Amino acid sequence: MKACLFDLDGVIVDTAVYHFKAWRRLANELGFDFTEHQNEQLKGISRMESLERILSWGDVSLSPEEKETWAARKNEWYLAYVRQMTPAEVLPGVKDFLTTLHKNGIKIALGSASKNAPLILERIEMASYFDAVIDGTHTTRSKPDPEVFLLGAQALGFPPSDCIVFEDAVAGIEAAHRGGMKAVGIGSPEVLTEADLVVPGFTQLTLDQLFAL
Ligand code: B16
Ligand code: MG
Repeated sequence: MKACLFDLDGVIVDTAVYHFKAWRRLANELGFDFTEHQNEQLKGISRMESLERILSWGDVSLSPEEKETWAARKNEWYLAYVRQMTPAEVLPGVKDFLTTLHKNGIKIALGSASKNAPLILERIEMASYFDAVIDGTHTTRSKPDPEVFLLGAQALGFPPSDCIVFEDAVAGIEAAHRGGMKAVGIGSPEVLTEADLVVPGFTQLTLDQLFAL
């Protein structure tokens, strides 16, 4: 293991709750609702693909122009939450874990589907922790396609077999494996069944567990 690739939403910070609130407002304004359970399926999925799934749940058809308008609206509602974020929202153990990786000579990249990733890193004051940042503005294919992680490995200068991915989404675990990388799931083993190792958070993870993968 020479490099680690981190997802953002649900791994470094819990912006998933803000996505859920903003998507739910969109659904409600279009006359329907969806559950937190359905929201699981949106994790790691791009903005426009998320919109397509939500519209199908509500059985709503929109023109391409209307879809762009609603996606932009949702993003504004989401950004209203993001602009209020502070460094206190970084998930427990994350900063210490990344510092330990650095001290052991392991390179670190961000691999997020979010086009808002640079703004979030700025709000939580964590941009300097990453040797490379790959976000939704660099990719053309959404997880479970491995593109975002392959670009991350390339940016750090290591083959996929030297990289470990940290992910909270089923689609992200699949993306890591399709890219030839090991995947550590952050969350519950019942949800992240395909991960090579699942931990509830970074305070429960040691470097030795990673080297053993
Ligand atoms: P945006 P990640 C993903 O981030 C989120 O999990 C997903 O819910 C969201 O739709 C996607 O980013 C796009 O985000 O609308 O900000 O471009 O988990 O890959 O860090
Ligand atoms: Mg995520």
